Amino acid sequence: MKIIGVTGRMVLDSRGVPTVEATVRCEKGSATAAVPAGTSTGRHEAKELRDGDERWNGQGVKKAVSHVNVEIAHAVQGMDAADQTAVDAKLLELDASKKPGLGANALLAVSVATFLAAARGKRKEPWRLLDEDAKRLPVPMLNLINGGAHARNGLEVQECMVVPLGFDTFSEALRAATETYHALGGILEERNLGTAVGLEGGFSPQIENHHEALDLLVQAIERAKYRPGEQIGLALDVAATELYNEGAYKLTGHTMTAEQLAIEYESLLQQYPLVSVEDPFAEDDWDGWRTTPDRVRTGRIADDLTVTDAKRIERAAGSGATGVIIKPNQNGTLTGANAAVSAARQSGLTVVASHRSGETTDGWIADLAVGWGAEFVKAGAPARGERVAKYNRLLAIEQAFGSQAVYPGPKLLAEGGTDA
Ligand code: 2PG
Ligand code: MG
Repeated sequence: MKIIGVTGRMVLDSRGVPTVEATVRCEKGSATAAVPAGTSTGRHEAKELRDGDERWNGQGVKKAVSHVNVEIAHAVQGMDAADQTAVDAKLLELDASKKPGLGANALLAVSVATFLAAARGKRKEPWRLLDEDAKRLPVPMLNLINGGAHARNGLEVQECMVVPLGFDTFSEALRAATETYHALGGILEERNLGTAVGLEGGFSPQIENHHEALDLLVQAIERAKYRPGEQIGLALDVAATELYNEGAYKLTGHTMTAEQLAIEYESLLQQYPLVSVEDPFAEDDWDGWRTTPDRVRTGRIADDLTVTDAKRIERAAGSGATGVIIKPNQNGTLTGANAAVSAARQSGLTVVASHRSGETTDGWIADLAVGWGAEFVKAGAPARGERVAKYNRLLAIEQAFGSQAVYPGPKLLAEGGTDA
């Protein structure tokens, strides 16, 4: 599985923004991986390298690509692609040796391509390299209404999702959520609210607040002939860092303390079947997070707070989080993301494998979700190529599992949704 060459190139992500793709060629097989990017990124994420010049509005990745083609290619040549830990350690060593670093986008492209090349060389499905005996599919959290930094409407909450828990198989769950998506489109059309979509493929209707969004989701679930709460739950990604400024949150025209925001979540929980709230508080508002357990009695998922970092995840577990988002590009290497998953497991946290708002048509996050045994996966709406690539990959994995496939939705529902 000796690495004989590494090539990097620029490709476009789903937002029309440059990103890094790398091909790792081995004696026994080669593979290519492209890196996604966030729009509402956390301050503590591993830094991607952008050119910052006049091309591509400063978003070019010429330097990051050159780091793949020169420094990284040179350093990993001759290494064993099957030794992911050693390759990732080498990437981090190189990164540290250079100011301002090679870029997490350069590192992750090579890290994931190495993983996929090793799987090819071993003639195994990629998820098998993480867990040879995996049989569990994740429950999808589908972002049907986009707001915040992901849309140009008045909705401040970034993601309003449906979570099809009450089904026996992944494919039935995906069907129910997709039928709900179409029912929602019909409702929006009838009410002239607009059927334009946001960055993650969900609708971005002209609505004013998250109450309207949640009402629309409940109505869409019912129109699709499913039972809200019993079969399909709801979830929010508030991305509260985006609402936070100088110690206060701003939501629907009100300036609030963390406590007042928690009271808002408490009242939402009484009205809607919310199985989780992601980033209910800002990325450094540890105090705000600590107030959540009493008021926010549902899954409390950390994303910007934890940024796929094992240490921050351990701290979050002691600060009221019940689950974490895992995004490999927040970390920079697959080994680092694996360590974040282990930290979550050791702390008893639920794992939500996640895409980014700037995606490619790669499906590897689906393999990682299965290999990690993630309870949930976030991959956007069930529409648009870069989103369905992930769901379609999960359909193929489910088929390969055959009668042994496990869909954890009903069990998680019985245990209280995403509340670990
Ligand atoms: C999030 C993500 C993905 P972004 O906040 O969870 O849905 O958005 O990639 O823009 O950070
Ligand atoms: Mg998030």
